[in-house]
Amino acid sequence: MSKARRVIAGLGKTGLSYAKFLTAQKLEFEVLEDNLTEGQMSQLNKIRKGVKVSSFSDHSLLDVSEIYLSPGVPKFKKCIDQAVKNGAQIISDIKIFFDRARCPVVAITGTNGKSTVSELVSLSLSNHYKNILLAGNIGEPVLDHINSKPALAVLELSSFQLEILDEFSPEVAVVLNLSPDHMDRYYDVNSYFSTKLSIYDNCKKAVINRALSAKIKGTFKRLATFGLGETKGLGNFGTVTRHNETFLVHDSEVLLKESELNLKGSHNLENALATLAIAWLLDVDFSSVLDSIKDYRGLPHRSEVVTDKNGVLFINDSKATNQGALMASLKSHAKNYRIHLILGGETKGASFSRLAEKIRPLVESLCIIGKNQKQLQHELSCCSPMECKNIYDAVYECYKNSKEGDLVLLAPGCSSTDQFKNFEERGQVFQRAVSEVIS
Ligand code: UMA
Ligand code: ADP
Repeated sequence: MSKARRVIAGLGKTGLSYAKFLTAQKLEFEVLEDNLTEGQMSQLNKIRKGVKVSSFSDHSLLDVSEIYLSPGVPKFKKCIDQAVKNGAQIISDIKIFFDRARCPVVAITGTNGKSTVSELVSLSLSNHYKNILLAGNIGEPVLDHINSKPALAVLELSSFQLEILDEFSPEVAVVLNLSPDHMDRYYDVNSYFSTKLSIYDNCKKAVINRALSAKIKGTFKRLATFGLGETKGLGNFGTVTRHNETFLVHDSEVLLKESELNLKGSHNLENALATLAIAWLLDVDFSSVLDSIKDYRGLPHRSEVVTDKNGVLFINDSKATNQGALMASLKSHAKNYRIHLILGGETKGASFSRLAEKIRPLVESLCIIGKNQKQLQHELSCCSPMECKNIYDAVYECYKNSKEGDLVLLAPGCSSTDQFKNFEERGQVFQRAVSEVIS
């Protein structure tokens, strides 16, 4: 190939970060983007004027030597697959960052809890490491921080990012949990799980969810495990319950009481245990870690309390975008409330049939919104769902049917992009709908 031809595939946050990176390197590039907006174009123009932007087509990647891939663009896409067969190299932003990082990297993946644990780890280790970078799938492209010099990098990684990440050897890696998701992207559930598990391939130290240990092969320099229930031995983090009080323990040593945590639900106990296991593998003193875990109140749109009106509580769990998160959310709230659930959106190829009988005893009423409404109405028919035009109608219906002590819960179990820009926008619309409906 005479001259390198570089193409950025996708002009979202990651694509723009590639554009800044390549411009700083004084390298030429083109962009492929199917849904170009004025906003994207003006951001690109601020980075560099005159860049050629076109849509993906079967021919758009002929003669390309480097494809700077965004996570939302599957490498299995026909034109990308063909270009790779013709010798093009797929470039990952995470790999560029990792190869240049001069600090230990903690890599966090899993179907659910990634952002919570990533933020909790970065907060709880901040006494030990002067300057911690938190980036990746959490919403901060790593290349936007290529010139920062952190003492530790905490990277939240999605399966989309792991798909193209080779020769990646983080100091600590963890797969928090695995349940089906993104079935519109993967051939089957095993290919999704094995993509997630590839995070362990070359890691130095591993944190392992004991429920997944049978799936994890390989030897590690050091290992810690976590899970509900007690497992004796150094490096094993778990729980014990005595006289109706649950404690977080390391081996047999009690570290915290569940009631001391602001975050609620057994899934958040697992998130706290994973955080402790990571801290232990990095030889960090526990005292400030325990304080951070106690104080942590969670990220917006994750079981976030919106308000309370006439004894009816409203909770926004817009980030519950798959079935595992939906069930974790329902189980943690059903202990204390009668739940009016708002569910729906883009199912991402998942069927809810097998979940219907599990959801039924946990909800008082069910409102369904979004693109896959008909499918969900059918699959969840045993819960007598109400079809709602939008979130406003759903909030109205739920509030109308609720009484003191009830909870109106947005936990959609689906992604948001059928009706909203992202899960944040969906959560904000819910918050606005609540304040209108109760006023
Ligand atoms: N596009 C095309 N053609 C295609 C596919 C996509 O033109 O066939 C375009 C889209 O129109 C879009 C761009 O490519 O403009 C793709 O961008 P992107 O989806 O990769 O989005 P980014 O803004 O770069 O955000 C990505 C992650 N998005 C996804 O993985 C879908 C963000 O995770 C992440 O925060 C960001 O990089 C920084 O690392 C979001 C996410 O939803 C939160 N992740 C999934 C999840 O958590 O379940 C994996
Ligand atoms: P992710 O970044 O993986 O999407 P978040 O930390 O943003 O995860 O949490 C998203 C939602 O997933 C939460 O609102 C909650 O409903 C659910 N969740 C959080 N932690 C867990 C866990 N450990 N197991 C199952 N579900 C969880």
